[in-house]
Amino acid sequence: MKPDGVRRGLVGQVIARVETKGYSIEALRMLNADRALLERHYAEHIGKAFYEPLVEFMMSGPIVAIIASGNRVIEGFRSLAGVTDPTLAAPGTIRGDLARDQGTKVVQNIVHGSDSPESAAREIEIFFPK
Ligand code: DAT
Ligand code: MG
Repeated sequence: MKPDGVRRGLVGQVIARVETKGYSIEALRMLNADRALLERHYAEHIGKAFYEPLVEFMMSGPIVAIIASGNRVIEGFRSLAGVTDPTLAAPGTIRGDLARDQGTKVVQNIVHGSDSPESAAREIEIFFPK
């Protein structure tokens, strides 16, 4: 969960959607991400116009990192989250129901979700180092 979701008191609601869908919460951690962590997490976006606003936004308040499990949970959570742009995200999804365009340089959309088993493994290592 990104800082906008935490600020707006939506942590419980997002977790409830994940649990109600049938996935299990395996680990959960609230933290303040620093630039070094976000540089690793968002390495694929370095150089893009929204990269710096994205990092600033992600450092603007606490975030909640969650490991959820269940068959096809990666695609299932992306489906629960909805598409990146909250204006276009379908009603019924987290982004579609809980977020809107704020007119900012970076899209603020409540949640991040890993997009492949490889990125999930990489991101778990970043947020839950052994
Ligand atoms: P997603 O979070 O749906 O996987 P992404 O990985 O392409 O999307 O981008 C990471 C985040 O960066 C995204 O959640 C919101 C922001 N973002 C993406 N594309 C953007 C754009 N064109 N303008 C502003 N912010 C953007
Ligand atoms: Mg992404």
